[in-house]
Amino acid sequence: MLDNHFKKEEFKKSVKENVKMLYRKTIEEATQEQVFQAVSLAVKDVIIDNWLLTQKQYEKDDPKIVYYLSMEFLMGRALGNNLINLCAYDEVKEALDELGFDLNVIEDQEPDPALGNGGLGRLAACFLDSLTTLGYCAYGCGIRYHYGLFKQKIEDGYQVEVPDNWLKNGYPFELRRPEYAKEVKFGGYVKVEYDPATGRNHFIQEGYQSVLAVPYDMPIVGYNNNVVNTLRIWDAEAINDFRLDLFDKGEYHKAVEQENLAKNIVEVLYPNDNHYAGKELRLKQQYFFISASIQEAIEKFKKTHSDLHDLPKKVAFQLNDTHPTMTVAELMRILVDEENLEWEDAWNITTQTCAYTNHTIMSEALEKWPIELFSRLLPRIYQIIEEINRRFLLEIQQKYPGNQEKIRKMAIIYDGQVKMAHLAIAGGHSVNGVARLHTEILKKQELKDFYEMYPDKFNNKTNGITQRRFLLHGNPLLASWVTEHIGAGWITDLSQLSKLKVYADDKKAQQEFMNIKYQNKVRLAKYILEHNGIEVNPNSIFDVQVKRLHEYKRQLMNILHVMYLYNKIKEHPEMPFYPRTFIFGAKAAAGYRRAKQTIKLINAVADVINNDKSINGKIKVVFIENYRVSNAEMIFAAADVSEQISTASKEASGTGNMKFMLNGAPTIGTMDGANVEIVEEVGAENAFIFGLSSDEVINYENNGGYDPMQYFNNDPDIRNVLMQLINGTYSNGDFNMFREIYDSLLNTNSSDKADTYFILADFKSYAAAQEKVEEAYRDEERWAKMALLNTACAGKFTSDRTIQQYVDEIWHLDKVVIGK
Ligand code: HBZ
Repeated sequence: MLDNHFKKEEFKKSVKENVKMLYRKTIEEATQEQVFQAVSLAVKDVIIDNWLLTQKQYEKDDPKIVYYLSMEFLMGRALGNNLINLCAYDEVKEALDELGFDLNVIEDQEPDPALGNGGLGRLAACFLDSLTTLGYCAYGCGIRYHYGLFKQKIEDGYQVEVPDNWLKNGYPFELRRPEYAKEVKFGGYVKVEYDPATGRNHFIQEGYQSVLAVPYDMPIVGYNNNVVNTLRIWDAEAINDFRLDLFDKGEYHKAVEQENLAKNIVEVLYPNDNHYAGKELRLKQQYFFISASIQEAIEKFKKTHSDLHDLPKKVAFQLNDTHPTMTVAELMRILVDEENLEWEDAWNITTQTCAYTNHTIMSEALEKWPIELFSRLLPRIYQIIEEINRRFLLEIQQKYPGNQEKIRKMAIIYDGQVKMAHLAIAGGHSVNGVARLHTEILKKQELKDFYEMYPDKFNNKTNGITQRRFLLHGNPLLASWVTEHIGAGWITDLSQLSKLKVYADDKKAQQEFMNIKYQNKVRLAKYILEHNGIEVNPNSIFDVQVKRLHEYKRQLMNILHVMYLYNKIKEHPEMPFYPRTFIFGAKAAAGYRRAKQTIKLINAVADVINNDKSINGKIKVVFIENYRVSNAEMIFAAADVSEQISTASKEASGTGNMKFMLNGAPTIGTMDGANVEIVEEVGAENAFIFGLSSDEVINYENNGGYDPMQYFNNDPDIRNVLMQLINGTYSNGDFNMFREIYDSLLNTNSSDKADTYFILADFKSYAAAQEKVEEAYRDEERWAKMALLNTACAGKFTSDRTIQQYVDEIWHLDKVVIGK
């Protein structure tokens, strides 16, 4: 199949032809961006053949479909990944060489489709890759934001957000599908009409505004199996540009409003990670893409099936966090109002079809919508949720007669709010956490009452990542080395990496492994020099923390520790110290003050330390601007040390931790999220674990007794570092620049809790763990063995394993083979 399509000469011809058709240019005259477009079209052409074949096979086999519903898909660039999964990367590289172009440079022309914030969005992207590679019929359903996550610029050390106009030059891998457009209705009121023939009430929404949801499809290419699934993202258009009927009635305003609603709804991704903001537009976005997706799913089902009672046999809806929870009510609306099913039947179908994934225990992330806003925007959906709630409360009362406390804690509508997590749990058959520890905390703490009532719904699905992007594409040198030693089976069966364990003590293998790491560090050093103007030493330890900026992730603890090390070096210049490069990459939500101040602090510390000649470059601090999927691939490949230092219990899973491990970087971290399982796989001797346990943290939170001031009073090193936040050391004498950060840790002048994330409690054990890192790194053989074993033990953390568990335990999909 592939051989036919990627005959080199044919491919070159098609690229030249595309340049001509698109730009009226010869290939010699084309810009790199134009060549990117032309190459992408040539690749898309091949993909579309497989896309059609896959469609045919699905029509023939009629497999069960999973719809992965998510407000976010953080896809990253498609060109390189598609070539990898088509097994055509090397051929195309060669073809382009011959045309005088460098595939890496061409890949760099592609904007990163950044339709997501962080872990949750990237997980959705990894899942689509795995679903397709494993041969399951799946649709990703989301929103075609016109602006993805902002681009980050650093100016004077501060983050500045720049709009991400990713569609500016047209995106070659998408396909507009107007024939599948759906109408989505907002506002108005519900008219009830009694139908004497059926004896039922009919609920009719009137006086509403509506938008047209128009899908754009992006192909998801499976690895070497000819399967192509679809990411379907919905754009909004006005129903018909200016509604003439409304003009005629003199309702000019209404017509313009409808136009504006469409424009606004898909304009931009909300840049919050683990934080709920409660904006009306966000609620509109949620209903918009859910209504369109569920309508489409039902329409598709009805094309080949006559009985909606069979829906759970053929369809699964997976809710990626509570953002798509509207699914429960929208499905009920369609089944009851449009398909005339009885409530009980509709409810059985709905609960057997929906399943919910929880990604956080942070209370500020819980979605609770004011009923005023909700019922005004979605009057019929709100009525349905009221009825769901009424029945749910009866169920609670039956189980716990007279227990008002249970109702207060579990109701779906309470205190004037609609609680989306409660709706998601009641409306589905499965609730899963994303790492073992996280699921246990859900069961014992956050969702305890629900677990007690529905123990069978709860299950764990430890996250995973795709090795196709994060090793095969991101780290070609290591990928080839692995293949030379154990064959290529790992690409679709990552557990095979364990065969590398026999090389852990092999000197030659160790040297080769570390030499690859060195070359990747040189590649990253070059990027840093080009982008930051900072020269870093590839022989230093590359100590890396890349992830969203959030207080619970404790980038602040990392930079405070850097300040502490710098003080030590200044005090004892003779002290042995292995050179280290501390690398940070993080975007802060645009409205998150404390997070933005932390970015400024990191850059301020970098400025002072990097320019202090007296320490002979022993420490360098680099803040990589605009951390995103494309530079992430390069960063993981080059890391020596993986910083996973969240306050225990707060990081649901983490997935960056797995990407570092796969690329041979040992973890320094707390016993949080999936770190627990990483340590279990690689052995405690091959990681650097420190800090309070999740039980200790939760105990402090529930019972009090934590006093950060004690650490300040009793530990001169800690006191010194904290004083440097307010004595101008890193702020050119400005005492106020970092005052808020200082106050947040000690809170000398407010009644708020201090050091909510236990930085001072963990500081010294973190510093001790960092000393162990240095000691281990000095011993070249020991380090090489550790690094190699991290790669060798990473097999569990493939998203292929995660997806297979979702399939076996929640979705029960059928495998499809193309051309069978
Ligand atoms: O989901 C992350 C978790 O913090 C991380 O531990 C986990 O590995 C990952 C995948 O399961 N959560 C997020 O990334 N959450 C969000 O980005 C988010 C975005 C918008 C919200 C709430 C959360 O309204």
